[in-house]
Amino acid sequence: MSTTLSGPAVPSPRQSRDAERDHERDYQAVTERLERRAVPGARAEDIVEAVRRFAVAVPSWALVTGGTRFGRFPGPGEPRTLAERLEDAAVVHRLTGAAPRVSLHLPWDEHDDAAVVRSLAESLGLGFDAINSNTFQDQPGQRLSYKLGSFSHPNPAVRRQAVEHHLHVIEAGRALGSQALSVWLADGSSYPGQIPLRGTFDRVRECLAEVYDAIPPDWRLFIEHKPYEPAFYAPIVPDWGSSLLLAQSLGDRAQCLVDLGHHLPNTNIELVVARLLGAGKLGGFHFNDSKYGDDDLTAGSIKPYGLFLVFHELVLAEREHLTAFRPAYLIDQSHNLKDPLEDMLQTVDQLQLGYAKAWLVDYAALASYQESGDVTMAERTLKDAFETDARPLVAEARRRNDAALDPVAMFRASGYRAAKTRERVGGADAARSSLGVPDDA
Ligand code: RM4
Ligand code: MN
Ligand code: MN
Repeated sequence: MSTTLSGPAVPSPRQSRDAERDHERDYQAVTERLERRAVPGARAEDIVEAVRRFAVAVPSWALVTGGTRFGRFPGPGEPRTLAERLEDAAVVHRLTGAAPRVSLHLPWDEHDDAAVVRSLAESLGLGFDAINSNTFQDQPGQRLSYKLGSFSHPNPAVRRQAVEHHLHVIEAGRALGSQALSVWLADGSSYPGQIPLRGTFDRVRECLAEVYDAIPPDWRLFIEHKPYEPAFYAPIVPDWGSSLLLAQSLGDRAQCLVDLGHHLPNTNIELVVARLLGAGKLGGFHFNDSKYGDDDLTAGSIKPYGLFLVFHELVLAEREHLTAFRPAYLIDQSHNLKDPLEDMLQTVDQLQLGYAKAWLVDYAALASYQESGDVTMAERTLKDAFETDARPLVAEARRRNDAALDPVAMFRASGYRAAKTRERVGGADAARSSLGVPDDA
């Protein structure tokens, strides 16, 4: 892979005077409001400093246009190589100050020289978060097919191949400085009778145990569930219960990963989060949003209150210093219509907002309303935080982190995409097909 990054440097977040002045007035207004509110630990300064510490990892696979099973409409100037994906990820971090790590997916991000990749990332101010395996597609030249499953396949040779792939992913992650392996399996069945429902779970558990034994001592293994697709009848890990059973049987360093889009409609996701937190098994989180299924839309675009309620559980865990709470926050989205970088910047902004609002909750008041059974006031306490305009607080956190007051506006003003369009010839088509990203991932 190439290490040279030509073209303009990553945009520098210098704001216009007008933007600075408007921001100062807005920040002053919210500061005054929070002073009057006088909630201990929820003054403007407290929230700003909390948001400054928030970080989320960027998925390498979502820096190019995604698609649906019906088509894909890539835009110009998209990254063609891992080096270019890292370069784009650095833009997200530069403008938000909250995305210092990248999550790679193998074999999509396969590379020859980990030292080169690692030093390129370092030079861009980036590190590596959880690394992802992929046994949901067949790769060119692959010996045995995953069409009928990987860890659950009836043929032990297929299971062995899938385990070997995971060992390879662990090695690759170790060389890059990752500290977690994320496993999402497409295994399952689309028709009753296709597979034994009980026995296949045992096979998956056995393969995962082998993978778990191979992770370095300071690593964690995340198991990600998904209720359907591509298995439409009986996925092997469809829900948090199955995920928890696996994590518990593997050991302390095995935990569950919750993807916001991987639940049946109307599932109470904050309750799932609370249960896993209570069991010390919430390891990671994939942020996105959805209306109907695993839609992979921009976080906060459809159900911002739901996102806030999830953050409320996560922030409670932080406030209460819950043991084993070390969440790996990641984004997992498919940007089908918007420029992937703009979508990513919007996403990080939405996450910073949700996180800020969760810190605005009057924690002590909520606890006492819960104790006294004051339903109205308990609910109002959450609503009061959610309905506070936290945008100036988040902008101030970004300003103090040398990032942009308004990341999308700054990105547009920088001309970055236009410059990359001139430089990355043939990018749009090369990008995702070379990644092998499926349209509906
Ligand atoms: C899956 C799942 C995984 C992601 C793939 C690309 O639906 O969300 O996290 O690795 O898509
Ligand atoms: Mn996911
Ligand atoms: Mn998904």
